[in-house]
Amino acid sequence: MGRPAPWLALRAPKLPAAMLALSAFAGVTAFAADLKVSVRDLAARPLRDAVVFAESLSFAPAPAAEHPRAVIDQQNKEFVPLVSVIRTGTEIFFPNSDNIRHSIYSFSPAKTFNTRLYSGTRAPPILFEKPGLVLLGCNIHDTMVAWVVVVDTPYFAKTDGAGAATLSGLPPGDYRLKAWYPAADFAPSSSELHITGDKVQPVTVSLDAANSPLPAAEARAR
Ligand SMILES: [Cu+2]
Repeated sequence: MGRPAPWLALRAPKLPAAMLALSAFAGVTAFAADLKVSVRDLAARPLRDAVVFAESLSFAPAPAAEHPRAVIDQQNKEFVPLVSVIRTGTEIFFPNSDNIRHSIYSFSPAKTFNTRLYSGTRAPPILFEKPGLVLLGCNIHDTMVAWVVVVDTPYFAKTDGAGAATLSGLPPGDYRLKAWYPAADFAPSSSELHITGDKVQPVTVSLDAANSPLPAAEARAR
């Protein structure tokens, strides 16, 4: 190949500025971080189905291009999954996989609704537009319960069986990191978090899960 063309050499000094400008414009994808969060109870046992989310204090995240979609099935007179976390503006589909009819309701201020008694998997989706906790029940089966946490941020996750969750694609900035385990009320733990680059330290959050109704619900599902 030999030496670079003279015009390339002349242009080279301008490249860093151009790249910086590009980074500033794209924000965010260039240096986004993945934050690993571990959620434990007060005895340091991992908590599955804890909800973790990060609210930016530095910028307003871009709105979702269209309504995100989520699914909560009804199987053997249980909602599946029992716990969901969704972004505001998400539509949830509620297929009924049982061969009996269900009628879903919520009295929660974040979303109050009541479906007709229905069977089958083609019920129209329901739109969740306000942040907060939505507690679901069935008008026919009192034991059916599910928790839907609606968050006003694209950075959210639910912990797995090891109590681990990852918040992906966090641009640099200040955040309020919140974590919550199913309870009658919605009072997430909150801590401040500063992200400067793409390498961030994992975070461990401890929550008091002693009074949660979730273990009882999970035992019932087995
Ligand atoms: Cu039911």
